[in-house]
Order: sequence, then C-alpha cells, then structure tokens
Amino acid sequence: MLLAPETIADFNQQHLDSHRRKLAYWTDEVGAAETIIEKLIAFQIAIPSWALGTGGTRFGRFGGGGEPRNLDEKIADVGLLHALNRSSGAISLHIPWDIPTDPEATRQLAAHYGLRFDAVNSNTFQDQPTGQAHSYKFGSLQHTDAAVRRQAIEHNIEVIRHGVALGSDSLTVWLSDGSCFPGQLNFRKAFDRTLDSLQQIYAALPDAWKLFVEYKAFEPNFYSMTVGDWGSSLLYATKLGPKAYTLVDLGHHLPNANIEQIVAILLHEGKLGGFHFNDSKYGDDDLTAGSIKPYQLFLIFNELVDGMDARGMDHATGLGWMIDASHNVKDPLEDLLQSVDAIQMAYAQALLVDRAALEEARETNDVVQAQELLQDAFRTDVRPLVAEANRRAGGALNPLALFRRQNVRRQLISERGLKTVATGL
Ligand SMILES: [Mn+2]
Repeated sequence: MLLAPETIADFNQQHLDSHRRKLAYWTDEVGAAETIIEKLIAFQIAIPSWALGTGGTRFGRFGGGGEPRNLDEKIADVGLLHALNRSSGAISLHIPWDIPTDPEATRQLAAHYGLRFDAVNSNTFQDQPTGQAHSYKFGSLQHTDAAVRRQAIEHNIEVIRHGVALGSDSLTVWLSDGSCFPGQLNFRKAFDRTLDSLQQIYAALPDAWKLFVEYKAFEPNFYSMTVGDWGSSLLYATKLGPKAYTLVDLGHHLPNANIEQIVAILLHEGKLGGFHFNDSKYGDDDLTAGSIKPYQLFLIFNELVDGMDARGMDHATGLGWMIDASHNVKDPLEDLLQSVDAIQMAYAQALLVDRAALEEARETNDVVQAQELLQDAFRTDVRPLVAEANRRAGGALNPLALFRRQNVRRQLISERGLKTVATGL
C-alpha cells in the first residue's frame, strides 16, 4: 500500500504546534541543532528483507497476518517504512529467499519507493529443498569435502551476480560453520579451508565492492564457531585484502562483551565495514534496537561518531548500516519503525557529546567529568530533533502513531490475507 503525501502532511499539521514548542528549546538554545538535523536526514538504515514477516523460535511461530508474499511486496513494505520516516531508504536482500526474477523491474520498483539495494546476503547455513547437491550439515566454506566448499563458493558468487544486477555494492557472509562437540573439528584446518574459500569469493568481487565478514560467538554450533569473534573476523578480513571488512552484529557477542571498544578498534584499523543493529538480553535475541540496553547503543554510536570523524569518514555512507532483527510478538513493521527511531536517537545523542571537553577530562584523568559528559548527552531528550528531521525530509513527525492511525496492518491483511508467510527468519 502507498501512503499519500497529503496523509502525512495532514498528520503533521495536527501535531505541529506541540512539536514546535518542543523544538523551540533546541532552535533557541542549542547551536548544533541544525547540523544534527541535517546529519539525521542524511542517515539511512537498510531494512532486511527477511525481517518483514513474523519471526519465530524453534518452539513456534505466531503469524500476525498481511505478511509480504513475494519480493515486490517486501519492497512495498520497506517503501512504506521509508515514506513514514524517510530514514529507511535501503533494503538488504537474502539469497535464495529473495531471488529477483526480473532484476531491472525489481530495481525500478525499489527506485519508485526511493530505495536502493544495500548489502546482499548469502545463505549456506541451511539446505535448500531443491537444486542443492551437497548438504551443509557439517559446514560450508570450512567443509572437509572440497565439493561442498565449491558449492558454497559458487552460491556466494551467484549472490554477487544478483547484487550487481540490482546495483548493490557489498556482500555479507555469515557462516554457521563450526562444531558442536570437542574433538569434532580440526580448528586449524577449518580456518585454512574457510580462508581459502573466502579468497575465491573475494576474487569474484567487482572492483568497487566490499566483502563483510560477519562473526558470531555461538549458535547454531555450540562448541566452536569458525568465525566466532571480532578477532577471527579481523584476521580473515586482513588476510583477504583491502575490500574485506568486519561486520558487527550487536547480538553476536558473548554476554557483557564491550562492543563499543570492539567498534573503536576496528574503526581505528580501517576494518569496520558494516553494522547489524538489534538488541538482546541473553544472546542473539534479535530484539528491537535500543529496547534492552539503550545506553550501550549510545556508547557504540559515541565511538562510531568519534572514530569516523577521526578518519574523515562520511557518517551516512562510510559504513553499511543495517538492521538484523526478528519479531516474535510484535508487528514487524511497527518493530522496525521503533528500531530506526532508536538508532536515530542514539546517533543524535552521540553528535551532542562535547568531544573537546571529553578529551580534556580523559587527559587529566577526571573520571567523574568524563562520565558526566557522556551521560549528559545520553539523558538529553533528542526526540524533537528526530521528529524535525523526519518532517523536513517528507516523513511523519511520529511514524509509529501515523502507522497506527492509518490502520496499516488491517489494510495489509485485507490486501494479502491473514495466512501469508514471508520467507525469512
Ligand atoms: Mn546479522
């Protein structure tokens, strides 16, 4: 479904007086407000094609209805999100869940909604029901059998071809490769085989492309993961070459890992390539960004802003910004609106940090002042700035409220039916 610009304008008009009162503090008191609003408008977060339907656990799945039945409807859903917040201007596809049959038509459809194609994702963590000769039960790029590795390499190269046809410029490789029991795997051989396979994929990358090596601490393998942490990802990326980078998925760490420190060092080394936003209480929970640990999200953005500025990188285009989430009990589109909003807030708060004062506090070991400076930014209500950025870009002052007022889910159910199931997680 399409959201008419007049519907958004009408909604904004109804809330404009209240919004202007809240924004007045910023425009009157804070010199940096305009800069922050401009940066927020430029900042776009890619929506994953696999997160537009209801997710599930291995215990069950409780669909909410109106899920997109094909790639065109997935693009329409992301287009709807982008119309509401003007900050979801990209889609990240998963192959083979979303193979475009007519790439030019798919490209045009995306352009119609103002969307571009972000990183394409390969899938060698499950066996496909048809057309697959070898099983990935014991791994893909690490497999002991060269024929399995070859099949996985060729799949990744095919994903690159789909990406090229759509105008994408990066490939994300996440491997479930590893082992479930001590003794099962020769770690050194698994590393060498994986590196050799990745090198063959890397060799097929077009010139301007990036390869993102995503790591994960555990699951589905529980004893060892062959790309299990940022250290091993960095090792692969370094050995592969300048087009290879580490991708950080917030849910792919062991509990209490200091992700902001990991981000700072990877960025400093020029090897941070992309991000998968989500939040978690325990592990790879794939919850809404900022829903459990908003301060951590802010601290990560604090390092991102600081590190990108130190390297002269463009915040909007220097890294791949993507959400990777699953929605078990929420409407997926509402959840994605919440995630984008949380990311925008954390970014705005990070832009507020007084960096000169923070460095001064650090150099003089003023621990209290350093903490105060960060918490002062984190405790600032930046919602009027985010709302203003959305409004100026043509979106809604409150995307979620408008989504609900328009009864979007009910309309999608009447268009698509109650029992539709989107391919994905
Ligand atoms: Mn991920």
